[in-house]
Amino acid sequence: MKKILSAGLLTMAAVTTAYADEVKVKDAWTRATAPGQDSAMVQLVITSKKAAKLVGIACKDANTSELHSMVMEGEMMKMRQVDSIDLPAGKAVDLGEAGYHLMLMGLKKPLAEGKKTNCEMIVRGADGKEQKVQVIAKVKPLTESAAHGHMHHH
Ligand SMILES: [Cu+2]
Repeated sequence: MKKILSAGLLTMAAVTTAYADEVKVKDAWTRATAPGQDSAMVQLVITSKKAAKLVGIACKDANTSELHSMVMEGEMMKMRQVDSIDLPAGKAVDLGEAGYHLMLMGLKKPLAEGKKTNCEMIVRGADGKEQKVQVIAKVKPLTESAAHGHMHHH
């Protein structure tokens, strides 16, 4: 039998030389809107290579888009707008787990299951340079439970 150990090492070398994007977004999603609902929350996981801040959001399907934090006060979920969300270098920030979401308000049209909605985030680096990051959020069924919406008791 031939030994194929060296193949793995070669693959690793190839990956480290390829330069990836500064900011990566994955698992962006929102929930289909109920009749009459004109706002929606988008969740995603964002990773910035260098320390940066998420400072803005604009979504095509909404009149207003904001960065929101979510805090449980007793049984009540309270949301408020925040100016920025910290993105530590190289760390995947799951907005939901970190207690944040993107808020779309004044939806121009209902969000239908199976469709996508596009947003553009503004990420500001420690050097003050801003870059635009595209977000394509999948619209999941209305019945989809929020993966991170549950409160755990520790
Ligand atoms: Cu909100």
